[in-house]
Amino acid sequence: MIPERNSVGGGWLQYALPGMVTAFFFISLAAEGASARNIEKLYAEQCANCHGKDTRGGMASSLFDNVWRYGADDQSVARGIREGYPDQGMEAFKAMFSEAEIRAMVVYLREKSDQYAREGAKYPRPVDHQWVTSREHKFRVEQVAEGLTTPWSVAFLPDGRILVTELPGALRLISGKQVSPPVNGTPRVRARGQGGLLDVALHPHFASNGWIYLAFAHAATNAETANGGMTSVVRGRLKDHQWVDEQAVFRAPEWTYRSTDIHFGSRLVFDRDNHLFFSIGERGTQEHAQDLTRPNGKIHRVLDDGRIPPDNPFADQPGVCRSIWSYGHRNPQGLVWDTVTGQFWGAEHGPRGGDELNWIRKGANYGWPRITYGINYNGTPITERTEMPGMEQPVIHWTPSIALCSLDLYRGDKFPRWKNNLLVTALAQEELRRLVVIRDRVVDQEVLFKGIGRVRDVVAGPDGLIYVVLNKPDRVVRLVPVDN
Ligand code: HEC
Ligand SMILES: [Ca+2]
Repeated sequence: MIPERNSVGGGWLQYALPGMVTAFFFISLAAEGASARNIEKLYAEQCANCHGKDTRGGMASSLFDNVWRYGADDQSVARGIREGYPDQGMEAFKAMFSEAEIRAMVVYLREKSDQYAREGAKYPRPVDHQWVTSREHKFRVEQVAEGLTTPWSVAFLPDGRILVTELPGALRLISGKQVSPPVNGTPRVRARGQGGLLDVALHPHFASNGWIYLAFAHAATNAETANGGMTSVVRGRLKDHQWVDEQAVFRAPEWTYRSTDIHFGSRLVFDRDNHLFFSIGERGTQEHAQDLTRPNGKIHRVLDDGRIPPDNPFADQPGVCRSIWSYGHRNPQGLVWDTVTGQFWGAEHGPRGGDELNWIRKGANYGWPRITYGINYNGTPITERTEMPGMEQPVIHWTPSIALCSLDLYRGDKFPRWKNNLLVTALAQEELRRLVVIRDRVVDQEVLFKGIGRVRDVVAGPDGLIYVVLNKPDRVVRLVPVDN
């Protein structure tokens, strides 16, 4: 049950007085040149008779073999499609394809090339009693807990117990290999589709104040918006297996609630100064990511009790959601602060193609849906634009998608050669990846393991081991070093 809103930060206070529409309010136009033509079908009709259906090619070379005579980068491939190679017998396609369709074709060629490359590649698929020899460290994957239902995230209590959320709504404790019954009295969640109980995090001063934060999908209470839901944040304390002292930290006004069951975000992280950051996906309405009056498609920043920090980028804008820190996000589900370098990283689940790692900066626009490297799931284009002035570029994007989900930064001692690396998780590709980052460049990537379930969350534990939350099959495991 959700008690009466009892914190100063809850609800409407997070908005300035409504009224004026601000200059920041964009309504994004329908993607220019976009049409409903499916790119797979276009390839079959327009390209396959010369370039073939697979890596063998046809009278012209294969476009799925990762060999590019005329340049491997996106621009060169797009230019080839646009202008053709008339001397060699390929006509220009610019009259037949829109720019957005040319972009979609590039994504499609990348997907197919990647699919064929993966079929030939082998990745570590750890099973019990076997270890993985990765580039820098040998490790084995050890079971921590099973018998969970769609576990979503974990947090570590100072006494060694682990808090784990389950999407359908339960918060449980893992001690040793034992999984507790649900904690009583946690908020009722709107458990539908991608929504439910999401992230759990401890206050940086948990040892003295006991605050635990939960992000979850909240169901609308008003009759008009009764079907709606929006990501919400509360904090509370744990006492005798009971959730007590609950306070609302973020609750959006219900006119912003959406009836869809997708794109809720949400990750909770604190910076060095006890600001709480959390993410909300665009809830299935792409244009909302650019609309600063709405909380969806944003990364937010509040004080630990939910009040708005006066130095938030839009704190003074009338009508705007004042907790917004950055916008133009699709479905950001990974956030981490590098407290040493002061960098704030965000992982964003893209459409088909266009998964992004972003360096999140105050007030910045990350572009969705006006710019993206991806296309729609049905193979139709979203936009021809991958960049625009005033919009941030991802540090790196994965096209084709790996179905990026969460991320964490490794600072432990158990895997010394992984220190300062980012770890990212992938759902559809069932991967845990290690990224070596130098300031704003990903200089190396390694798939640490693959194929043991959808990798929902990764957390570097206080013991230096790496905890991984898996779905299908549902369990929590950890990476343990094997001495060489
Ligand atoms: C009438 C035959 C023909 C058709 C149809 C055709 N191409 Fe080509 N294409 C060629 C030839 C010939 C070349 C240059 C030599 C080669 O790559 O074999 C070429 C080259 C290319 C290249 C450069 C390849 C590289 O290695 O850099 C791209 C990209 C390309 N085509 C894309 C397409 C796409 C996309 C379509 C469909 C929309 C298409 N082509 C349709 C014949 C064709
Ligand atoms: Ca972006």
